[in-house]
Amino acid sequence: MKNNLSISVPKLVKGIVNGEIPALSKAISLVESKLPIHQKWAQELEAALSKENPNTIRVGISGVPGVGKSTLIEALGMYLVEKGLRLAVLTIDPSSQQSGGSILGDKTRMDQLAAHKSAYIRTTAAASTLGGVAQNTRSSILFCEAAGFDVIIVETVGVGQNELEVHEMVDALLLLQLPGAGDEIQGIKRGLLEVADALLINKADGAQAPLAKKAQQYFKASVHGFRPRENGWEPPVLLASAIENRGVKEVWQSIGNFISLQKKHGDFELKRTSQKILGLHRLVSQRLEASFYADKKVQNEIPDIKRQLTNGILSISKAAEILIDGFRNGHKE
Ligand SMILES: Nc1nc2c(ncn2[C@@H]2O[C@H](COP(=O)(O)OP(=O)(O)O)[C@@H](O)[C@H]2O)c(=O)[nH]1
Ligand SMILES: [Mg+2]
Repeated sequence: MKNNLSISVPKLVKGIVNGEIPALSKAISLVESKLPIHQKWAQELEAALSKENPNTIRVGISGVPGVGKSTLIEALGMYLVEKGLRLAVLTIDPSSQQSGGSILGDKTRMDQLAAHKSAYIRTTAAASTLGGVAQNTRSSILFCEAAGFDVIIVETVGVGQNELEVHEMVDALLLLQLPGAGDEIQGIKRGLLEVADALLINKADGAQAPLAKKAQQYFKASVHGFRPRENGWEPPVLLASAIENRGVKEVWQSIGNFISLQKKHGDFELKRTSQKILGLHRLVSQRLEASFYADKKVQNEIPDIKRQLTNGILSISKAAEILIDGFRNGHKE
């Protein structure tokens, strides 16, 4: 990011709270930047904007590449903005992992939405950043909410990102599936299927329509076989054609039903609170790990320790202990 010196955190906070998109974009760029000064500003922004809004809805949309996530977001997004809601979409561009520069790959599938005044689409390069993709997304969600967005959709890409992580930052997780029965052919981890709050068989159109119905039956049975949730929610399995804009309204209804039930049972707030605590633990682990591997003593010791490990002189646990002890001793007063 350029213009380092032109940034004033209080001004940026004011801009965000006023719903100014350039201010919001700048804030997200600060969060994603690796420059220490940017990190410091990002932290100040977070401190100023950390008050959460329980009236927003955070939705994660997951599923294998090509299942139609972006296409669905375009359709669902248009439905939401036409209802008068303000929508922010956070998506990660996997193709830019190396270059660090984000291309607009996903935006092209959301043309209509991108042009709408009530929508904000942010495509982030998947290049690893200081706090990791997940932590940055958490901060970006807060900034979007501070800027007055009612609904935040996080599109996962399954590249450079743990699919399950998204579950730790949204109120509702929607999992898209392709027509055809069997989760083994869907390339979806069972773990994700179990935490999804709603399933959607997309591409239920044309020649694939009967297959989609079959998949619906299959997943209905799967979901029914899971351990029942305490508040009684059984994830619905819906059919849709994102491209033909069918079944989209029903998706939103299901999410609404889920959120209402969560709120009624006090689970909504509980989930957000535990997500925060989890976020804290994740960040502490990431930062400790980063400083461990950045440590000169550790870096010097690693080749020899690896050699001894490979030769069978050291066990894994002994090798780890030596490195950690060395790191700790180097950080003693
Ligand atoms: N037939 C059909 N094709 C779809 C549908 N939704 C998306 N597609 C197509 O599937 C491809 C991948 O869609 P995209 O939204 O980029 O998937 P993503 O990778 O999950 O974001 C594109 O060529 C879309 O036009 C649908 O409902 N029906
Ligand atoms: Mg996509």
